[in-house]
Amino acid sequence: MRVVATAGHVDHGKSTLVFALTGTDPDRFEEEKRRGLTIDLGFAHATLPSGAGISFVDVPGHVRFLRNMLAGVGAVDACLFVVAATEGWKPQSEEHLRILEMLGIRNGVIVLTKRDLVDAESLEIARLDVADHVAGTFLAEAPIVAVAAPSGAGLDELRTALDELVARTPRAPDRGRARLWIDRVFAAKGSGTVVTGTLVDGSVRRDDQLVVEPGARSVRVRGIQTLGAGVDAIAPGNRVALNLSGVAQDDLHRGDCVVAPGRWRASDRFDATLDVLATLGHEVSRRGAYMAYVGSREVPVRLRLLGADGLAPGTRGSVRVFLPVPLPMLPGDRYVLRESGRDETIGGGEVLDIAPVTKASHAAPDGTVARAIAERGWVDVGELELLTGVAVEPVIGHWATTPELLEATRLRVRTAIETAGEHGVDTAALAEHERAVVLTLEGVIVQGGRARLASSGDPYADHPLAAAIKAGGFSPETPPDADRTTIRELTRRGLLVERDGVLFHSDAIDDAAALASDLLGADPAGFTVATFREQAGVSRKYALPLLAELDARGITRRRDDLRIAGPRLPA
Ligand SMILES: Nc1nc2c(ncn2[C@@H]2O[C@H](COP(=O)(O)OP(=O)(O)O)[C@@H](O)[C@H]2O)c(=O)[nH]1
Ligand SMILES: [Mg+2]
Repeated sequence: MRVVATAGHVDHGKSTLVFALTGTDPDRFEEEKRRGLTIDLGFAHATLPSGAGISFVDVPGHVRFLRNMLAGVGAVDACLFVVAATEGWKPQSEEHLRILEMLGIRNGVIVLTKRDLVDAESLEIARLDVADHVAGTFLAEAPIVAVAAPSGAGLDELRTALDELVARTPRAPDRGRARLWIDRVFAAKGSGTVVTGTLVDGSVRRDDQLVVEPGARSVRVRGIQTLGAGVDAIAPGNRVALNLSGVAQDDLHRGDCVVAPGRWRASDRFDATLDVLATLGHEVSRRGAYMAYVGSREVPVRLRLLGADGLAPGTRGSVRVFLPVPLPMLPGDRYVLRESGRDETIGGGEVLDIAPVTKASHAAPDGTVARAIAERGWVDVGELELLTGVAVEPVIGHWATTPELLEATRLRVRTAIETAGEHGVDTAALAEHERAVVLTLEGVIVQGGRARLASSGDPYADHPLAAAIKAGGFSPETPPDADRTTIRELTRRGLLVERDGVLFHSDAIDDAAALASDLLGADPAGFTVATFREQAGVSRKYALPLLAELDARGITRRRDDLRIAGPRLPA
């Protein structure tokens, strides 16, 4: 399925044409029918001679309803560009063409309507006039088909041209990242809230949990319709109506966006290119009441020019755009910029970075993944995919970075470990990506939470303090000159165990566990502290911390005055 938007000046016959092709009047509202004027978007679909389906989004041509036009063309694949042979090229022909160009639309068919109202010579002049205006644009090679709605003349030729258009227009990509910019919201009798839009990038299935941005609102898909029929699942590139639960109709609006959860990052700013229309009568500066059109949304924005004070008509620059609400975007998305004070289209461009980290005074966005990585230094590959839409292989752990930074970090961490001496470096003090780097350093071992050179050996392996405490068995004495660092390192290695102020050797704890196991083997009902003291041959001062340690390890459990078997009692 391809989704095609109409475009062209008011009264040139767009809606009439959609009706002729589909049998559906795209002018849905009573006021539209009464005035013979499209105000809001209309939707219709048809099957082409080849059997291919095609959906139309019919847009208003009147300049007053340009915002509705912009809401309709944000997600379409191609256009049906309409010019009346009677009037030829008009201001909104020009403006719509520029907007479609800025939105990155690459395919279309041109239709000369009302050919029944002009003679052959005028028709030929209109044809040349249109060809002249689209020269150098994406429509330069597009077929031009002349039609007359009353007789239906030219419609078969147009259907053939549309079939060819469908064949040459690439299918919407499916990266499993559903996004649907809402263009209509209504309540369906008995089934709650329904939203419509063009689904791009990713399928949706009934019962899917989705998220509405802005606001990260969770919704569930109760039902799906496409082309007027219910379906269980729908692929990208289709016009879709979603019946949603979990949200009230009043809380949803055109310009909200339904997305797959966890697959999109909503951001309230982005860096982008700005192509300024050559026909603009003045420079673009940061001052102005700007409106941006992103997806189906109209949003007031603040603008910061990157690397320039002003952008002349017909030039390209970079801008940072600040939004009042976070929206789910990706590099490659298109936007259109208008100035609401003067009510004029300024230009538009391509989103390059949806969460810029570089200060505006230094930013030089280019939309590449390499730059996204370089500007962030170390970045989680999952995060990077949310930011760029591109999945890259991590260089280390789950991190992406530049080869230079990887090398520099390896060197820095290695130097720190080497200069730290035999105690090594506390890995808890390292950043997460540095810990990942440590694991790849040759000749470095991590033990007991410290990274040190393997060649330095473990200075605590046969430490005299451990030996002294081990010799004390169940009632060890800590030498008064034992220093805290040594105790901490020995405890960290599990050689010593500190419990209630008494330092035991780990062997003593193992022996105590074995003793408890014996006592419980003799009497599964449990044993008292007194029994344990007698059997171990120690005073309460040692018996209580030993039992507390056994309880903590799950070897024993306390029940009233007795110790009974815990889940980790040795057999
Ligand atoms: N004679 C003639 N009239 C047409 C043709 N196409 C459209 N019209 C008339 O032109 C007027 C404007 O058409 P409409 O489809 O509303 O234009 P839109 O504003 O571009 O959607 C209507 O009165 C149509 O009946 C055509 O091919 N021949
Ligand atoms: Mg119309």
